[in-house]
Amino acid sequence: MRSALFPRLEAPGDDVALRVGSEQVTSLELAQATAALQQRLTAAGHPPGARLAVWTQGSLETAVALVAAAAAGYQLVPLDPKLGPLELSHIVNDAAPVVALGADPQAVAGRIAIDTLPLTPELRRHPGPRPPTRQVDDAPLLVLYTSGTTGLPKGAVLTARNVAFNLDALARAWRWTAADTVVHALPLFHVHGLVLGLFGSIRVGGALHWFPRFVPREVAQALSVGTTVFFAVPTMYHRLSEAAQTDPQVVQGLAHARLLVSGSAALPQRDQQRLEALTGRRVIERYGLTETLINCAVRADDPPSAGSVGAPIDGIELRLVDDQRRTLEARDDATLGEIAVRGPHVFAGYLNRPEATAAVKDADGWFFTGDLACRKPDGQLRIVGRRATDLIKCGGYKVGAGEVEAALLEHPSVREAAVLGAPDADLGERIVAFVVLDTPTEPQVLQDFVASQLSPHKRPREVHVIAELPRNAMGKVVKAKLRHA
Ligand code: MLC
Ligand code: AMP
Repeated sequence: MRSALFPRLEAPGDDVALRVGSEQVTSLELAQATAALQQRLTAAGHPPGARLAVWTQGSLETAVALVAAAAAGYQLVPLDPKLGPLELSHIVNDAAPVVALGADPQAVAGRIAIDTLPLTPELRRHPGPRPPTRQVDDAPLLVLYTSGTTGLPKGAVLTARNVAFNLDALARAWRWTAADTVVHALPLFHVHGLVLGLFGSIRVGGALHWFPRFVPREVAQALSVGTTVFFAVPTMYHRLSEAAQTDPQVVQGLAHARLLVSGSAALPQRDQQRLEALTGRRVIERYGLTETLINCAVRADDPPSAGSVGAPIDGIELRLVDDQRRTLEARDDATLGEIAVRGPHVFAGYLNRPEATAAVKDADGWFFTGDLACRKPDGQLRIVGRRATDLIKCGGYKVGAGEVEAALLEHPSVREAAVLGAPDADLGERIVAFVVLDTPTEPQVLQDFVASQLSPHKRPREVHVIAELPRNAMGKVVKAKLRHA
């Protein structure tokens, strides 16, 4: 394994590393930003190793700051700038970052007590001595907040080695090189857009063309120039396949890309087939989690295999296990087991949550994903579902039903709430809430209320008012009955 996390920043030049809108940044500018950020933070009493929150605004400066702070040796807590007050105060208390990069001081004033550091273009136009950049070590690089079935989000701690190992394995699987430009329109506060899209491009040596907003036609145009690789969630492929029906430019862009990769949720066969009929191209899938990064990937030269997320990436161990965590050897594409993985990509643990870590990672280093799959005779996996029905994947975002229920219960007119995921052709699953009210309230008011308390993508897309929640003899809500209500 190469020793620097971002080798190109050790000998930077005028090669383009990032493009956002009409602006672009070279690797030399990234290296300069790395040195400048380190200098400014150290002068403020925060040497490398300190934990920084990053407000991931939709700007080029955000992408520069994420790379620069990582290369300078800081721990990063990337945050959705639209986090609601409940999540924001929880994360800031839990992670205790020393500074908020890129946060609008007015927006955080009164909500949390933290120093802010603005991100300006001057950061990358800062000639001067450049200390060596971060090496691939076992120190924390990222704390990524991820929802669970209950409670508030947990911070998954990923090390530089987790990230570097995973990216190198994916580069081999996809023959991903410096000649590729990755195009994506994903947020920079989750694994998919941040680790694969941004850090991946910088480590592998190519460029990233990032779109802070997803607009099918703009993304397709970017895909039609040069050698391009596209990373997206299934909802984006769904919307592209709709757009491709009437827009030849969308067809052309998708047909031109070297590789179309989908992940973060299951890609429906219907969308795969529609895209193939319109563009002649197949989308390949890869499967991962915040806590493990990517576990399986269809390789660039694998033959098509319906519904497959590929075989385990190089250098990791993967097992299917039964309810007692006993290994299932079957490779019959029928026996169902939970996916467990072990290897240099598995996270260090949840921040401040040893019991939560012990519940998913055993003493031998095996991580239990909660995802259910079958294995084909050639070792490729097909994901069939997940153990926890209270986890919803909406547009590729993981949302805990309990989090949305707790937010609904904060509304003065809500007496009881139950939330579940319903199948949705566009979002994969849409968040549906059932509420019992004390005072009549419009569903839209409750949707907006959740959007104001939590990140807006966690809002229920449907709210049903019912007289009482169905309960079993133990008093537990029976969500299965609501599904058919
Ligand atoms: C809507 N909005 C509201 C609102 N209703 N705001 C306040 N109150 C309300 N009631 C706003 C939203 O904030 C947003 O603003 C806009 O309206 C549209 O919101 P949306 O309807 O939620 O977005 P949508 O168009 O449905 O988004 C689809 C999407 C998005 C696919 C673009 O879901 C997305 O980006 N998904 C990516 C998720 C991802 O990266 N997952 C990776 C997890 S890592 P605005 O201003 O923002 O437009 C992982 C591991 C792995 O899973 O394997 O990869
Ligand atoms: P997150 O916690 O947001 O990182 O989400 C991880 C979860 O996304 C996994 O546990 C899976 O349930 C789901 N996931 C990721 N990639 C895929 C895929 N290709 N197919 C099906 N599910 C996926």
